[in-house]
Amino acid sequence: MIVALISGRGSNLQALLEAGLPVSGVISNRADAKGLAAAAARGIPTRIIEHARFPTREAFDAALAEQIDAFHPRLVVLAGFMRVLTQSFVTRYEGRLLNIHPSLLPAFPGLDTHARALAEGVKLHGCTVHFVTAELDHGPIVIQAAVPVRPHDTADALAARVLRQEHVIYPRAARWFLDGKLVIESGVVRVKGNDAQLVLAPD
Ligand code: NHR
Ligand code: GAR
Repeated sequence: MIVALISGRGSNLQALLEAGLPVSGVISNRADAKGLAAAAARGIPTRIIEHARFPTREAFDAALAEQIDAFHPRLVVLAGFMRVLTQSFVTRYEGRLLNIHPSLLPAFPGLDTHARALAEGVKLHGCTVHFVTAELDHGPIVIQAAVPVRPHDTADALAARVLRQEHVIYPRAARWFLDGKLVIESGVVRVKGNDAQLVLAPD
């Protein structure tokens, strides 16, 4: 039902699995991704497609799509997946490709979000699940969780506070998708039944 794309630790993948979501395959662009072990331990098939072995992004994305399609998923989730995807890949999975991004989008798209949030002095930070579109980190927003930035935070402390909320909102968003509850109207996502699309985390 779900194929997850990972690059590293895989804690968001683990959160999806612990929430009982039906992940039928896990694909990593790095052979050493820790998340592969967690999937294998649960008997979930894993694949490794190393981006470095492909001459172009198009060639990598084509190989990735071939592996994804072999699982016939309804939903594809980026779970700490660190390669920017081409227009044609994104178009192929339009409306069924989700990402979790560690900031309150549209603030801080791209990388190194926690250090950038500290450098800007924002007092509120968080994470966002969004549909993936060709424009990086700009697709329709499904759900966000906000956390406070504390006066003496380090990027690591802030990242850990945000990550706890990622593990709350990503399973929720994936469940909504599989339950057919997500509607995109003029680029804005609504949840049938009006479940809250915002989590305000006190810690
Ligand atoms: N692709 C598209 N087209 N649109 C999005 O919204 C995407 C995407 C691919 C990944 C995740 C994203 C994030 O949540 C994501 C969203 C990687 C980079 C990046 O610059 C930026 C954003 C995201 C993921 N990656 C470098 C690259 O050259 C490589 C960095 C590395 O390997 O460590 O691809 O933040
Ligand atoms: C998460 O914080 C995720 O939001 C972020 O990387 C971490 C992956 O952790 N994603 C990105 O920065 C995408 N560019 P995980 O591997 O433990 O899920």
